[in-house]
Amino acid sequence: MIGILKVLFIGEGGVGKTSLLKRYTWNTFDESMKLTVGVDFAAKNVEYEDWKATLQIWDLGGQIRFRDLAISYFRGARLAIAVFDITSRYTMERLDDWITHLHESERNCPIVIVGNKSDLRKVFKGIRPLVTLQEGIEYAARYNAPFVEASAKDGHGVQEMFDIVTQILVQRYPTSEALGLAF
Ligand code: G3D
Ligand code: MG
Repeated sequence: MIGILKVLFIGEGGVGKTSLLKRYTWNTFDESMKLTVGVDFAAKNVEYEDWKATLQIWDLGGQIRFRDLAISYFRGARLAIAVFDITSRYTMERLDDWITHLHESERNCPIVIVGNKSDLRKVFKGIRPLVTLQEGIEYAARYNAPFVEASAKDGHGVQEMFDIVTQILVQRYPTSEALGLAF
C-alpha cells in the first residue's frame, strides 16, 4: 500500500465535476462528508499490478473563489483533473486560470484534462459549435497533459480517465518512499 494520494477536480462551475466524481465513486460517495468550506471528497482504492493506493478525491463547491482556496484546497495535491464542458469553449479557456493557480501552490502537480458532456455531441451536432476532440487534444498538449473526452451522464470515458490518473500516479510514486520524498 503506497498511501493516500490527494487528487483534485478543478474547473468552472457547471462543467460536471461533481457528476464525474459520483459516477466514478458512487459506492463510496458520502454527502455527509461535505465540509463546511464547501468541498466534497470521496475515497477510492485503486490498484495496478502490485501497486495499491487510496485516492482521496476533492471536489470543490461552486461558491468558493480562488483566493479562499489556494492554501487548503491545492496544497498537497498529487494530481489534478481539469474539467471543461465541450459545449462551452469559455469553460476550456477558463482552465488556464485554474491551472495557473494550482501550479502556484503545487508547482509540479500533473494534470489530466477532461472534456465532459461528450453525450451532447449528437444533440448539438450542426446546431451549435462544440469544442472538437482535436481542439481538446491541442489544448491539453500546451500543458503536456493527456486529454480524455468523457460523459458523466452515460459513463463514457470515465473509467479511462481514472485509468490514466492511476498510470500517472504509479509512475510518479512507484513506492511509498517516493511518496514521502515528494514533500
Ligand atoms: P460541477 O460540479 O462542475 O459544478 P455538476 O457540475 O456535476 O454539478 O453538473 C452541472 C450540470 O451538468 C448538472 O445539471 C449535471 O447533471 C450536468 N452534467 C454533468 N455532467 C454531464 C454530462 O456528462 N452530460 C450532460 N448532458 N450533463 C451533464 P443540472 O441540470 O442538475 O444543473
Ligand atoms: Mg460541483
